[in-house]
Amino acid sequence: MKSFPPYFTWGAAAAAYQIEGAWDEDGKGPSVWDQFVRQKGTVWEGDRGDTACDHYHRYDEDVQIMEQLGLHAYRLSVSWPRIFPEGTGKVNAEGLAYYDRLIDRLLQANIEPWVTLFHWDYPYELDLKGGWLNPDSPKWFADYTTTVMKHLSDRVSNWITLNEPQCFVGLGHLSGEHAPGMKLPMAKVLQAGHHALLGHGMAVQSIRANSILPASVGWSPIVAAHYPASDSQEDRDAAMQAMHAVHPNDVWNNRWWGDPIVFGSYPEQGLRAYGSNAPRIKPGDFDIIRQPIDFYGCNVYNGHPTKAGPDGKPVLVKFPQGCPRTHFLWNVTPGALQWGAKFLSETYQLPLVVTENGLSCNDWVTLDGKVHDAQRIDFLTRYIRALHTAIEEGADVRGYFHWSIMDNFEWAEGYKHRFGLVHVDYETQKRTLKDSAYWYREVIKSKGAHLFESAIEDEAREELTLP
Ligand code: GCO
Repeated sequence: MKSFPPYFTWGAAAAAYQIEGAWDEDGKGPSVWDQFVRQKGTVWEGDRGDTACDHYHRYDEDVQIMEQLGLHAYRLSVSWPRIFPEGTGKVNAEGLAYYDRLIDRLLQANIEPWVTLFHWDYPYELDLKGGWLNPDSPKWFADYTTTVMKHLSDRVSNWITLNEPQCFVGLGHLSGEHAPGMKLPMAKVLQAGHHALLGHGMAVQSIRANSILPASVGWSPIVAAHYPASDSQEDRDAAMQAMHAVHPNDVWNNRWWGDPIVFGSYPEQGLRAYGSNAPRIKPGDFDIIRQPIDFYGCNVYNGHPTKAGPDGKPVLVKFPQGCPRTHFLWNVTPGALQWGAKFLSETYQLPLVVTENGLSCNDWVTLDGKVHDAQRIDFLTRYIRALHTAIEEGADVRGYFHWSIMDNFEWAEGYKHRFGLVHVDYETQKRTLKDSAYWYREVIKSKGAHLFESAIEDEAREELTLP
């Protein structure tokens, strides 16, 4: 019987702005997202995270659900402007008190809190000073981190610095689809990215210097995943090669972000690709950025099938017409998790934690009062089995966090997408466990063995003979 290692952490994730609501309560300052959602045409149907899942007030009920599911761990994020309404300076004690309550409640339920320091809700006051473009921004982030550490590190030992630099730098500063909605030239985008990397390094230094409990630290970039279109060695090599690449006009890559953190330099190929747009680097920057980390987190949703072209170079393979896609129209590609894990593990030689994986489905509560999300169960079965293969092939994967514990505000897509194990009715705030929540509970209880049993229960049905 296959299963996962005994130390494997099974969890679920969410982020402050996507679930908390209480956007201006108890002294919280505005974030760039509070500002962004108020501009016309930025978010689908003009949706906002003002109330979201009202988790700020309903965390007790939500933790009870997590407890019943048997989660080992819950990945949450701290809202920076809840702690520092102006980003720096005056601390908001009520903001800290909220995280005290949440963390105490999690510990009481025997659920390990994994805390992300930055999941995109940047303080608006600091945005007015240039945000990540300001050379002081790494220090601002480190100071905020220090305050969080002094307050929460007697109870929290797992820390994630930044979530998906590719998204908040790329979507936030290049395409303008996310807050703060900037469309800047590449040189500025990469400069903002460099400051974010410095922010990561300084935050890790602060965690090491201030943590009361022994700390385990990582970060959570998105994986730009490729997997081989066939079993041939050429296609395998091509898929791996594609994951090393940096492209000149976008920031969707792995190594530009990962190399500075692990190796203390930008990759040569990236410097060639970005050319004169590469950021200005001060002496000593890489000594700050490259700090020992305990795990490499990764968020994996989908990837590209890739084959070797005639010259051996990677070529993307077109998806077949009508192939399986999620409600987001993201392709169902379990190979992304297997090969993404393999790539990160071989390149960076660090323990891995899958800090996000999941899908949005067109879920609703059916007449029987339940949510039958068979596609989520099937998707997760395929992906987590693929992760298991990566482990069998040598990747040191320590945990898996499902995105998300509950349906929530999906950034520019508003409430169009439902990513949760738990369905949320935003009118009444009623929570309903989806079939996948019951299923995930079995997966956790069986240490993953349940994944290798028949995925979808075959209810007695008459077999029809097709012509
Ligand atoms: C991201 C974020 C999450 C998203 C999730 C689904 O990847 O964009 O980390 O906040 O909600 O990934 O898109």
